[in-house]
Amino acid sequence: MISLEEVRSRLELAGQSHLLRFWPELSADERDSFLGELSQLEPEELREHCRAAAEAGSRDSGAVGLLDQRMEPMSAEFIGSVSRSDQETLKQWEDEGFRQISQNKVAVLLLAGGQGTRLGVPYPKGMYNVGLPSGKTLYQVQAERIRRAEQLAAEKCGSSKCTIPWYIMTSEFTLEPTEKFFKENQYFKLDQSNVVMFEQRMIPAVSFDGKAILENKSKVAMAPDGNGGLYRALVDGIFEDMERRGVQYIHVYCVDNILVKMADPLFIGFCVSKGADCGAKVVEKAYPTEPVGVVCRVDGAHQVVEYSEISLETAEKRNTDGSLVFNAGNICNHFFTLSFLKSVAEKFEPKLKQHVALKKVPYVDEEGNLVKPDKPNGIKMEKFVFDVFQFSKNFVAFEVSRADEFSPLKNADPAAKDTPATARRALLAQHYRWALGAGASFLDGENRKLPEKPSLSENEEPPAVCEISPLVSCFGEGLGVLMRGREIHSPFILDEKKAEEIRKSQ
Ligand code: UD2
Repeated sequence: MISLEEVRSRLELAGQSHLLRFWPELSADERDSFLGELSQLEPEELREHCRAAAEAGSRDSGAVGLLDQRMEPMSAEFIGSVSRSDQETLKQWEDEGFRQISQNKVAVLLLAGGQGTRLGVPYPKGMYNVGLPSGKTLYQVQAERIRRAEQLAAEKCGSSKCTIPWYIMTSEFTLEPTEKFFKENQYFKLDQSNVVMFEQRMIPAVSFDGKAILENKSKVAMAPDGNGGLYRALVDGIFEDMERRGVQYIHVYCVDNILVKMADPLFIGFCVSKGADCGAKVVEKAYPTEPVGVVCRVDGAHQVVEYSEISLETAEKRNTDGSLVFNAGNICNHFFTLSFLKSVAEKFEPKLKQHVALKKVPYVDEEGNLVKPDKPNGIKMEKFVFDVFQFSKNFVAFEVSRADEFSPLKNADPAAKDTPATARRALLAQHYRWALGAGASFLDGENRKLPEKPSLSENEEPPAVCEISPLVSCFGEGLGVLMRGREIHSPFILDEKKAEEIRKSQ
């Protein structure tokens, strides 16, 4: 291990000698782990990071609205759309996507290194159970969707078996509990070798005067480097793994959208058919201040302007027909070719913008007292996954239906939006619509027919509770044979066992 003297001189070089202020008071164990932590910090990088953070912090109040004058909406030619395409075209795209999946060329990549501060649970968000009748967690739902997509692709394309590897980016906060959770659940019956977890970097939080913050006497306050930390993290063995498997297309998504379509063949097929190197799914923004970025152009290049960086005035701008000018809501669901990701990691990663967040970071003061600040005292710097769009040679956006594809879990109940309750409702409403569409009708406990409501408003509970396992149907497919003409008692769970029973009884 690196010596104390060496660490001391490296910190001096970085202008961060204060980190060793409490060294004489530390126990042998604390010294060991602290030295290990400090030796990870490269002096030049640390110096530059602290300088840049302090500089960015001093001008942060002007960050909102900085881009407004340079933003333009995307032009329609770059936007594909589910609702505006005919059935034949949609089928061609979907077939193309399944073809690529069946040839093992498609991987999914989950961004799961975030701390989930708003939801406020002490474990990774993917382990959250939103209260579905089956009790499934977000991770289980996602894993089962992968298994079903593999099965469908193999069936449709006549291959014996195909694999969609699942790459999961974690951070120091989420790696251990995520690994443990997957082990305890036997990887939800996926082959463990096809679930690849890796870790993004952590970087120090910095005070307004450019000093890394001590969280306690023997620990620097560290935070993940944002979901754009992906591009540095991929270099450590993940590209090699993708190449070894023959992966060419990567479907990247964030952990908290309960409706996420894993390895969505329609989206993959659309992007591949258009020869895109990079793509993003978008939904029509629900209201001007909705916390989603907007996909647009800035100085002519495609870009996402994050919800925290757009002014209210611009977010509220409307066209003459009343629609929002910046209407293409980012849902953190992206397509990349492997070669594009590699070019980003090789050439563009250092150029990615650093986004600044001013945060309340607990710290030890000069006397060694632990302080919980009541106003922001620290600067956290993050890179964003979508900031690479500007380097794309052929970027496309794909507009999808919110009711079918986007219901994120951000806040704890009883907040009004993006909560466990809204996520659960969105999924059950979708399954209810699928069941009605497949020709089922629902009865209550006394065999009375429940009213049919094929179009529910956003916050409306479906009249019947119906949950369909992704292992039976993950895109709404194949339900006619199981449900047509059937009268079903609510609540109803259609899992593999039930589906088998129905098939046998026919
Ligand atoms: C993200 C998008 C926003 C919109 C919204 C939709 C970004 C930067 N913003 O905003 O435009 O699409 O989602 O729900 O993508 N994560 C990491 N490492 C980190 C930080 C985050 O892996 O250091 C993951 C996190 O676990 C999550 C995803 O990135 O899966 C998005 O992070 P978030 O929930 O903090 O992003 P949010 O809701 O501010």
